[in-house]
Amino acid sequence: MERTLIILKPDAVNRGLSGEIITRFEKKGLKIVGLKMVWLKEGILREHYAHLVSKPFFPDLLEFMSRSPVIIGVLEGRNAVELVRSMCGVTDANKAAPGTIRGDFALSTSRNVIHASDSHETAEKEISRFFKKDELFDYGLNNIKYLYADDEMKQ
Ligand code: FUP
Repeated sequence: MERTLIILKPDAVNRGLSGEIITRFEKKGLKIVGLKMVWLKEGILREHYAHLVSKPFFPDLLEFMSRSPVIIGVLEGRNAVELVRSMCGVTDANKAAPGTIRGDFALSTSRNVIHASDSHETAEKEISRFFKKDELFDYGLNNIKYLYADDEMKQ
């Protein structure tokens, strides 16, 4: 099954939204295979947001993302990358559909509560950027047979 990376940003942590956001993923049936609190520093943020360094909002993004600890997780499930992105909603939380995490909990483009990997390749890179191998856990979910049909479990 596919894995994807999420970051609950400083606004989620400081606004007390972390539990509610994680609950959404758990209730959907996604498996948490890694979860930790980390204080991100400039070096790793420059790597993570390398595609945005030339943007005018980059200094603000750096300051915001390093303002407090964040919670980073790895979620596993069928089609997890696309599924989690759709549960998050679009970048500008003002335009994110109601029912999505950004649509329900935020109204800003920059303070938009969550990051989620945008492709399978990016997810693999991001997971290895933020997690050591022994911080990710391969365990059997008790309810897996109630979440997926047999053929879906192999995907
Ligand atoms: P997303 O994949 O939805 O997280 O969006 P991007 O990778 O395009 O942007 C990453 C982060 O840059 C956003 F979550 C917040 C910040 N950003 C801004 O602050 N202003 C913008 O206009 C666009 C992005």
